[in-house]
Amino acid sequence: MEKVRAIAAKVSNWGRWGAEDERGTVNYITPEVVRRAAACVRRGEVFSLGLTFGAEGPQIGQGGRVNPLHLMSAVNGALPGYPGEFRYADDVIVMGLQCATQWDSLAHVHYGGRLYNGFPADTTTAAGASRNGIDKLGAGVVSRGVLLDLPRAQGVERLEPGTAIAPADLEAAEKKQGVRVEQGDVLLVRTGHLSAFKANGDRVAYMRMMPGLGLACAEWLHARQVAAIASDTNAVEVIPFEDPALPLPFHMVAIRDMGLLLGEMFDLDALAVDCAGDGVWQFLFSAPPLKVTGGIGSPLNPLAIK
Ligand code: UVW
Repeated sequence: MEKVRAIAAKVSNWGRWGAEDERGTVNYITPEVVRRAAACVRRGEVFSLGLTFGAEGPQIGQGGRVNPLHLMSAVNGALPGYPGEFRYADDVIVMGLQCATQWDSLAHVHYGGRLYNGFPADTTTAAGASRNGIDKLGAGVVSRGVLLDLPRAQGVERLEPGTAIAPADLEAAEKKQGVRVEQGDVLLVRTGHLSAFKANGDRVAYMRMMPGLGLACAEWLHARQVAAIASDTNAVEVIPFEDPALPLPFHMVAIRDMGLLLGEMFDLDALAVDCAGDGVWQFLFSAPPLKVTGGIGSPLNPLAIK
């Protein structure tokens, strides 16, 4: 825990955007950053980075998370009071907000009884998060996206589950791809872990062990002033954890101390193929969360526009 606290002290953003701030590093996305992001659109091609939300999802029931249960509440029903041929369909979905492609809100994890920016952890109750909930990011997450494709940069098919990504790996990919992560960017890190799941359908292998960021990346992300980081795994950070006695250390420091938005289970494969083809690893990125009142996370269909 001493190591976590030492890094946390170096990267803390508490108070940086005021005592009442609930947006964290999304504050790095200034109007100038958005204008620069919009200028990345050259061809008008749009890539969806979201998984589908359905029974085919990756969940295995761990922590109560289940794949979406989609129910039809009306199937080609008659319109009430209208005898003609007009018909309609409606539906209901029961799902964990964290079950597939999603943002973690700044209320997702904490330690020491405090959330990001010092709000008491008991501001989250059975009614949801009254502080740092995902609804506080309603203006969306629109910025420049930068993709770092680590397997491609390293000349391998995928990073093996359990591989801890170091700052040097991120910098090596930047160099290879000819791009630099800057203030306000949304950094997308491809590991190839989701590609393996899409090919083999092994949910347990996808959910239980994965490559991901090591704790040392927190300082690098802080120095680069990124607005958000997302990956193709379920946790962004490496599992098994670097220290088995400290689960989710990157989550703790990133979310609770930095106020950094984490995106999970992003499908980066098609975008990576395109970027490798034209050598352009930057794009306009948009992934507005649903404004779920007091929500701890939000399902997403993130878009990259080149
Ligand atoms: C937890 O498992 C608590 O978090 P995540 O789904 O964000 O990895």
